[in-house]
Amino acid sequence: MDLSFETDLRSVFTCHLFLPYFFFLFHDLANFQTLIKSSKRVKMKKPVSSHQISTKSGAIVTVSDFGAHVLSWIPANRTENLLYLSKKSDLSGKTAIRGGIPIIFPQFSNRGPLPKHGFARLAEWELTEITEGETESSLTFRLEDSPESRYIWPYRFKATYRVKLTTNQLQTSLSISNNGVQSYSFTTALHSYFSVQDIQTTTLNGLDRLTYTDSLKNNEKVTSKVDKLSFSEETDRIYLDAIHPLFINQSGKPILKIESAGFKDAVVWNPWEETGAKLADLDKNGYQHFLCVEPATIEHPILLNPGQTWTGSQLLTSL
Ligand code: TA6
Repeated sequence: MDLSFETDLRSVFTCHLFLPYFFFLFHDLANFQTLIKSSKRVKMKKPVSSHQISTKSGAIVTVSDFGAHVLSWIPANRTENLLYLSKKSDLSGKTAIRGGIPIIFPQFSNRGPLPKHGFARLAEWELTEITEGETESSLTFRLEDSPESRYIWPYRFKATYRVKLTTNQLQTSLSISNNGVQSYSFTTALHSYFSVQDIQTTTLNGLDRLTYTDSLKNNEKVTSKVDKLSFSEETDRIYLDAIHPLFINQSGKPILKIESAGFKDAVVWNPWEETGAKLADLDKNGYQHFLCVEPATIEHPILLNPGQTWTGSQLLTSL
């Protein structure tokens, strides 16, 4: 490899200007090598697949190989997707998907040198198991370190993501194992976009009296006094030690229960009108129809020693 080009490549990654190329890197090594040699965009060899499973009771979930991204979840007691998925979202594997449940690993947001929200949501995961039963069905995906991932994040890992569907519940569990010889730390989140009829009549319970850092105010720390969060402007907060169940309510009626295990924090995000309009892949006025509530570990990154495994999961119940 031409060393000067390699140096350029590293600095471009660091500056985050490499994203159009980056999206292609995880599809296979041959592509990556072509990219290095030609310094041009390379085409993916095959289209990204998605997988749909159901239960006898009528629940359905759809997951893309790209990012092991849950695109749609229709529980048996509902007829519509409870996850918001922008109609303008690019599902071809060229760019991150807007909506559903993006997996954020190994870096939350811009809190480090990697592309925003890390690389797991931009990588093609491998489907390793499908189970379909009377009352429970599941899909399991795997992502491991590769020459491409080690190029920008020099650690060995095995990520396993299990999506388990039951009648009115969806459980998503992410495990990260350190199968190398070096310790490392990471931040992570399940960046879930929940569909709501109207953000202005949506409330969120369960975060009362918790301290949050406000990403819109230089990460200022604030202790919440309200027992129910309502939305009337851009909101981007990391609630610390958010370990209790959360409830999304529509016009005062609970519609969704969110429980998590293994994660320490919870991110609450809605871009509102102005910031939402700047997101090219968000539907016009799309901000009105979703609320992101994300189990996460950000404030105190997870330290993983060789041989250790960390697991974080969320359990969604349609009420
Ligand atoms: O999780 C909230 C957040 O970090 C926001 O700051 C906002 O930028 C959002 O994620 C979406 O990020 P994306 O890179 O998907 O546009």
